[in-house]
Amino acid sequence: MIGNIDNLLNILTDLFQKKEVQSIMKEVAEVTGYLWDRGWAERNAGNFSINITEVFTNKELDKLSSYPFYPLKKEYSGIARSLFIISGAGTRMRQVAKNPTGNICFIYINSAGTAYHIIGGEKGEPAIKPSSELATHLAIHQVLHQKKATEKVVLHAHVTELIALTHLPGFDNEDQLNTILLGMHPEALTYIPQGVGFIPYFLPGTEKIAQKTLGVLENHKTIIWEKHGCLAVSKTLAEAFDDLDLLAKMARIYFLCKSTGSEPSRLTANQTGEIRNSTPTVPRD
Ligand code: 2HA
Ligand code: ZN
Repeated sequence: MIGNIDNLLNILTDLFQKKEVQSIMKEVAEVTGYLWDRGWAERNAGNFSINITEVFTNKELDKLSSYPFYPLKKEYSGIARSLFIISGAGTRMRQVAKNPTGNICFIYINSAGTAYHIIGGEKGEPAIKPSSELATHLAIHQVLHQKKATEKVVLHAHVTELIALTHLPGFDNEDQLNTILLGMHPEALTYIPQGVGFIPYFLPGTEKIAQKTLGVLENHKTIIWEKHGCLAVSKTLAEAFDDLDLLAKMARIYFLCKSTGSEPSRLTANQTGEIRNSTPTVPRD
């Protein structure tokens, strides 16, 4: 049975009335504004998704189960009956910042994990469709859910400084990237102790890059996609941004040193060892 359209409109109103959703939408506006201001989201670059299932009761989720669904190419049974906020296909981060509710969509995965429903405010075809990277986002959320991870957010952005780094000779591997990025400032190792993951170039939006990303996320929370951009998983969108911001700062320090014609001296092995053995002042998992 397909639910009636008036109920559907009520559900959208209900979603926006949740204080948790309102606070997430404020964060969406703030962080997408930063992404645009940093120049990390030219044109329609970048996308994000947030698993908001835990904000809802089973009864509330039940209301969503009888609406029209779009089939998924793969089955995501691990995130069946989950609800996500995801950036809209083709939307600009600068538009999301000004009008978050008009540039994101809520999607609900059916109980078999085989299709999704777009919870829209209009009758007929929803104006905003999920990001073209939906499959990558769902695959990552499924792994996070299966691991009972506290991370609920996936953020992809074109972080200029980190993309530039991957164009330099010798920077096509994880070891060299981490030697440089974690060697520029003590905070990098403090907040990103596992270092950044690296994925060599693949055509954007393909299954190959999604599969590689899942593998690298086993041991990392931030990943650099060679000559393309970055991906971060975190508890909140603000924290995902913080991690990319921190890495970008490290790259800027490196480029600034290099622009003088000298090699940066980098933190010594003793200094990095000391950081690894110290108790962080700010708890970080
Ligand atoms: O969302 O950045 O890689 C547009 C992209 C795809
Ligand atoms: Zn991209």
